[in-house]
Parts: sequence; structure tokens; C-alpha cells
Amino acid sequence: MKTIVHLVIFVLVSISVYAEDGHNLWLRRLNPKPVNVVCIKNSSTVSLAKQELQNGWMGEAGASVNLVIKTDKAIRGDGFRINANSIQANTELGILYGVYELLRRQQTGEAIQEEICNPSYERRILNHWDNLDGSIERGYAGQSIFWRKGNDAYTITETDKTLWQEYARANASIGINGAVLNNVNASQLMLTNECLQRVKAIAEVLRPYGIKTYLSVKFSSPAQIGGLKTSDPLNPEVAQWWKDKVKEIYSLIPDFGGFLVKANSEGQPGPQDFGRTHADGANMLANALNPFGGIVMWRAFVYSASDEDRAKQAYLEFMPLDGQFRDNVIIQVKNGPIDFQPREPFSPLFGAMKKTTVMPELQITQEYLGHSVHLAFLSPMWEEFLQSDTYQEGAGSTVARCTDGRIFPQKHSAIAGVANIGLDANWCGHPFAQANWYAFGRLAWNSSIRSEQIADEWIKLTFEGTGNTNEATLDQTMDWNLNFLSPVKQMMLDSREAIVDFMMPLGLHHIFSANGHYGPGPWWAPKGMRKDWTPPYYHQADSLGIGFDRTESGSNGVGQYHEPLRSVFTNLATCPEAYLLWFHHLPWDYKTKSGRTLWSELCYHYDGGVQQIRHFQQVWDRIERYVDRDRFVDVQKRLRDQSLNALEWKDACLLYFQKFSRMPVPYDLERPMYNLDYLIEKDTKRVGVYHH
Ligand code: GCW
Repeated sequence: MKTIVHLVIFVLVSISVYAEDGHNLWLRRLNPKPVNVVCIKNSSTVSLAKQELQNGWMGEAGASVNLVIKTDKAIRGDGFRINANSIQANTELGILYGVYELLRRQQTGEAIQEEICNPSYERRILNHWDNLDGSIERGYAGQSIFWRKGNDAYTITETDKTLWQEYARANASIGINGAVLNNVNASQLMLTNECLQRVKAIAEVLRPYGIKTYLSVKFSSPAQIGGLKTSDPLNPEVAQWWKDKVKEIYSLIPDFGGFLVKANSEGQPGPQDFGRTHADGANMLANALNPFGGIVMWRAFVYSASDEDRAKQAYLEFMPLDGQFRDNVIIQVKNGPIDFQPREPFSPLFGAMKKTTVMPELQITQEYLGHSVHLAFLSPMWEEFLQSDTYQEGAGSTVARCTDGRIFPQKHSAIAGVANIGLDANWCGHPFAQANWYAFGRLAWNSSIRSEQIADEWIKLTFEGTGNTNEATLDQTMDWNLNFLSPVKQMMLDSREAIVDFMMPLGLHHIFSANGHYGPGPWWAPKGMRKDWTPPYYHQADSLGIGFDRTESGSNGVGQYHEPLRSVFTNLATCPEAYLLWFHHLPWDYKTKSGRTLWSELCYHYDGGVQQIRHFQQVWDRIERYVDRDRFVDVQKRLRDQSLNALEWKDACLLYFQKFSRMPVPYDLERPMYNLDYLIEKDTKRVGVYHH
């Protein structure tokens, strides 16, 4: 009996040692060695830095590390200077960031020479679309880590605090320094004292890690919870209400970051309800926040049910206001002109608003890229976006340079990512979705790192040493690099393009079913539905051809881009094929660069996407022995589902578009396996609540 008990204990212990539920993210500390840390200053942030070094040191055993806080003009903001045995920074937070950098390099084997690392953006912020009842809009990894419903909604437990602390640490380790704690579709209750008390508690946990809290606010709050008759931004009582509210917030949270506002967008209230402009609304809030150093992030995600091309609307609404915003207002613009599609050209607002601070909003959560089912590494998409040349101030005016302060004089600079974090043990749902959280932080810190490096780091930090292979000998490491790191990295780097191919290649966009922006629905257009909420509006397929004409003969969306881009996009010889149907409506037999007809080219892309996911399945099955069982099986299952989804996408889109093209699927491609009627019927049943 005793032996059995021992055996059970032994098995349990071994499982707890080897099981990887992904909760430790990229911060698994393996076999640390002793280290001596020297620093004269003491504070909560510095002691975190020391602790991290002591728990994660993988350099020479018994080495000494100096942490030096000293002003140095070459170091900006919370940047730092590192070498193998010392970290120097202007701020305590800089020291902490330097420690994470040093540990990351030790663990990944990257060289550590003397180097200064400065942040690209001043504010690197996660946006949580978390509702006060704990649900998360477009969240695919469980309920909110900040909010919950029920009688204990406002009780702060030790479990809450531990989770918030782990969250803060993960963010700090990749340089994220801000978090908006609630959905941009904000509840007016957010600003009640009860909620603010909880924000205060969260802020206290996040503070030592250098993370500021921000809140999304509802523009109609003065009338809804303040007892005022109006929320008109030019009404003095309204302005006073906000001033008082801001004062109350700062008395609870002295380092509060500011507000994020979605106004006059998708039914949210805003200044236009009172005949005022976005500038009137944003400036009124900015005035209230200014004495405390707070900022307003005012979203440009606006489009109305007009006949105007949706892709043009944000520009049309915001450009006339350029120069009217206070310097603590930042206009937050989604990367593309429509809405986080698998591929969009950059929004023409970048670089065009020259007298206003503009910040990019990226979406880390995979609303349009297969939720937590698809393996989609988004870094290549963000890299493509940040490196896009706007030409606004001559060649080389990339989106990154237009927003990070290198081109325009600006008081602040910022970048936001819509988080994919929830209560799931591994935080993000899909084990590979963690890589997107990681990539966002890394790119926000340094917008010029390449996706390949990000993937490389993440894979090493996340998976190294978790498989059946023994301790790391040189041979083992070479084997691991060759047979795990390299194929998995390639799979990650190819994953977004594969999704574009099987969902909406060649510039197609927004052809989702109404079912939560997940499956295909190019046919979906119920009677009476707003046109720009239906796929046919976006693909414009008819017997003559397919695509949205945004040239001068169409909506003239191209006109919002600076030359030479306007001409590049207009001219079929120069328009990148990736954006072909974004800017052009073309005949089915149009000759593409490969020499194939447009129809055939579409078929090849859809089919290629499907084949690619099947290939990913092979890649993954082959690496089984290098990964812990749980994560291996988890990813394997999700890839199977993704493969089936890819096939559905291909068949649904090709069979539907074929009704217009009347051309055969090229005979050397796999035949469709579903009937269109079946897929439409399946989708109709799945669609419970219509969601645009
Ligand atoms: O992408 C769309 C989403 C909405 C979201 C909105 C926005 C928070 O479908 O769920 O609302 O954009 O960004 O405001």
C-alpha cells in the first residue's frame, strides 16, 4: 500500500514538473544559476528586477551584475544600455526592461554586446475589449481576467491579484506599459465609484511593473450616471462633470493614463449627437485630463450607412479636423481602412494627418483570422503594415516613422493592440496565439525587428526543453534547431499568408458569414440589411467580374493615398496582386501575372491555402517528440479543425463565385468536396444572432 502511495505521489510530482499548460508563457525559467546583483537604489521596481535576475540568470555562475540608474542622453524614455554584466538606465523601469532583455538573450543564445535599446513608441498599450460582466467582445480565451459578474463581482481575491501580477510581469517582459481595462463599447457604469475602486486595486498590482491603467469611457456618461440633462461637450456643466470625474480618478490612481473613446461609431454616443465635432468631444476630455498628464485616445473607426465607400469614411471625417486637436489627444486608427481583415492596405490616414498625433491600432485577438482555432502568426502582417511606405513626406515615410515621432513633431507617440487574453490557463486559447501577444510587445518596443527574429525568440522561450529529448548537449541543440525550431518557425511565418489564401486572396475582403466573423459567407445578404454589413458589397461579384472598384472610375478610394501610391494602385501593371480586388473590379478572364485568368488564379490561391494547412499538419506531427504531450495534442487538434475550415472556405467561395464566372475549377486542382447548398444551409443554422 505504502509503495502504491509513493508511486502515486511520484507520478503526480513528475506530472506537475513536466506538464506544460502554457501558463508561464515565454517566461519559463530553466535551471537558473547563482548571481550577485549590485544596485544602490531600492524600490519595488528595482527589487523586481533583482528577483528576476536571481530566478532566471543563465550566464556564468556566481557572476556579478550591476544595475545603474544614471541619466544618459543617448538613452530615451525607459530605454537602457546593456552588456553581459551591467544594465544602465535613466529610470527604474528601464532597469527592469534591461533585465528582461538580458535574460531573454541568455535563454535564446543571442549575442550580448554593449548596446543601447530605446523604445520606438512612448506608449505601448493593450486594449481589452472586456465587459463589466466578465464577457469579452471578440475574446476567444475565456472570460475576463479583470471583471466578472455575480455577487462577488467587486471582491478582490488573492487569486485575482496573483493573476494580475502574472499578467503585469508578462507585459513588462516585452515592454508593454499600458492597459485599457474595458471594452471600447463602454458601459457608463465604468465610471461609478464601485468600478473605479476595482481599477485602483488593479492599478496597484500593475504599477511596479510600469503598467499604467487607462479606461474606455462612454461619451454619454454625464447624462447617464451624472444626472445631467445632456452630454454636449460644449456645455459647461458637462465639461465640469468630466473635470470632477477625472479628479476623482486621479485621487484613486495617481498615475492613471487616460481615456480611450469610441464615439459616433456603430451606435456609440458621441459629440455629433449634439451637432459637435470629434475635435470638440476629444478636446473637452483632453482639457480635463491635461492638468494630470493624462491623454485621450480618440478612435477613428467610423463609418455610417451612407452610400460612400466604407473604406473612405474615416479619412473623410477626420482629415478636415487635422490641426484642431489638443496635443494630449491621439487619434487611434486601425491598421487598415476597413476592419482588421486578413489583409488590407494601410489606412490612408497614416501620414496624412500631419498636425495631429496618430497611433496605430492592431488586433491581436483573431477576430477575422480564425479565432482561437487557426494558427496565425500575425507579426508578418504587422511588419508589412508598419513598413508600408505612405510617401507622405517623401519616399521612406513608413507608417512606423509617421507615427513614432521620427517624422512629425509630436508630444506623445503610441501604439495599441486589441488583446487576446482571457482566463484560459494558457491565457490566449491557441498555444500559438501567445506568440501574437509577444510579437505585439516586441514590435511596439522596436518597430524594426523582423518577424523571423520574433518567431525565433518566441519558439525558444516557449518550447525549448519541453520534449522527450534529454539534457542539452551540442548535438541535441543542433538537432532541435534543425528539426523543431526551423520547421516550426517557417510554419509560423507562412501561417498568415495561408489564411489569406484560403479565406480572401488577391485583395478580397470582408466576405465572412454573419456568424461571428469566422466562416465563409460570400452570399450573405438578408433583405433590409445595411449594405456595408454584407459580403456582396465588398466582393461585387457579377457575371462580368469581381472586386471593388476604388479607382477614379469607381469610389476613388485610391485618391486618398499620396502619389506615387495613387498611381501605383490605379495602374493594373503596378498594383500589387495582393491588393488587386481591393482596388479593382476585373473581368473573370483578366490575365494575372502568372498568365492564368483571374478565375483560375483565385482557384489556385484557395487551393494553395488548403494545401498549406495540410502541410502544417505534417510539420506538426513530425515534431511530436520535441514538445510536451499536452501542447502537442492541443495544436494537432486545432490544426485538424483549421484544415477542415480551410476546405470549407475554399469550396464555399469557389462554388459561389463560380455561379458568376461560369468557368471550371482548373482540372489539375482537387475537386470541391462540399455542395454549396450544404454549406449555406450549415451556416444558416449556425447563425443564431446576426452580427455584422
Ligand atoms: O471589428 C469590429 C468588431 C466589433 C468592435 C468594433 C470596434 C468593439 O466586430 O466587435 O467593437 O470593430 O473596433 O469598435
